[in-house]
Amino acid sequence: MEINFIQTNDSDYEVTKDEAKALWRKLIEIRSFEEKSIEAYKEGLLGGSLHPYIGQEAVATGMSAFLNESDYMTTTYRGRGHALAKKADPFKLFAEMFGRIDGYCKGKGGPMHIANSKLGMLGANGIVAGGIPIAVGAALTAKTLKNNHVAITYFGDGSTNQGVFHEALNLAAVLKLPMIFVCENNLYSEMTPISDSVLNEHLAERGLAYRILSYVVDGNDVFAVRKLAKEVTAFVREGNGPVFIEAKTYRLLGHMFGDTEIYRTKEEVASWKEKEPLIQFKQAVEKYNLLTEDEMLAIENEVKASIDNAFERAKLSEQPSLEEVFTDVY
Ligand SMILES: Cc1ncc(C[n+]2csc(CCOP(=O)(O)OP(=O)(O)O)c2C)c(N)n1
Repeated sequence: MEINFIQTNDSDYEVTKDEAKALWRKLIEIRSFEEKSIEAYKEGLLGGSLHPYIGQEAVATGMSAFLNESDYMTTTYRGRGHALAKKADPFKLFAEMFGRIDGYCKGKGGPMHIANSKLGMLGANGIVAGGIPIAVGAALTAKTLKNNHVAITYFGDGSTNQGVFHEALNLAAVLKLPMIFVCENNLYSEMTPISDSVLNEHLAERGLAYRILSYVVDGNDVFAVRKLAKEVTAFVREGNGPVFIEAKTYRLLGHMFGDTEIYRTKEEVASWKEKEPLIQFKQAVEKYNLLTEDEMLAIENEVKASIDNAFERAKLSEQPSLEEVFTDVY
């Protein structure tokens, strides 16, 4: 078994106008939501920490393109992007982050622990690698009930050093579960470069170690991720067992809001800014003549207005009552 390096060719970029619009809409939605979240943090509206997803939007957008609402998903403290890509409502997400009653968990989850079973969101997780075994459990449920759902889990490069990651991969492989493991390799585990803690050049080798079909993809190229997602979602849904994806990407901001970023150089950040997801998308759209500048701008303005509206409405949402603390808690 060898790693499959995803190579794109011209035809992978030739999507329909509607498909291109949908991708752009989602990329912009996630970016705007995260920018607004930073504003909320500065305004003191959030309890706890904020770990921005800015720079990694193409992974969630591309991977979700062929998921159904009923498919299961777990994610990390960077999970608002994954939730939005799975059609979460920005108003309910903001309200949750602000600890309000209209939030997905009536304010009990906060920025790091958003869940909603109707959307298959089995939880964002503040514990590094915490979501991985939960998704494997969901995949086991899908296989047992034969309900045709797949489970996807998103995690960072640092998570692949946790013991539970290895147990989860092994179990999913042995039981041939409908699992999509997505490692967003943004090169750092908090402030530690991944090269200081892992000797493998490609983390996809860790999937191979458990005899799982494993891929490396440019996680900043939404067209490449989408092409891979189409292939693996069908493969997993057909009962062929799990897949492992290493999406190479970069977080453009610090690990969390307030990070002084002394562990990386300005030059490094600048070089990744040149190939960030929105820039790559614009370049592809221009090269393949997919959308006009006006069409893109119209979508951008519309999405930003709706995010602003969700944000303002969430601010007006009430605080939960004291009794609420004891409901829906297990
Ligand atoms: C079990 C556990 N250990 C340590 C931490 C502290 N911590 C929070 S984020 C983080 C880094 C995780 O890095 P990675 O998995 O690469 O995800 P990224 O933040 O890069 O998306 C650490 C060590 C934690 N939350 N949970």
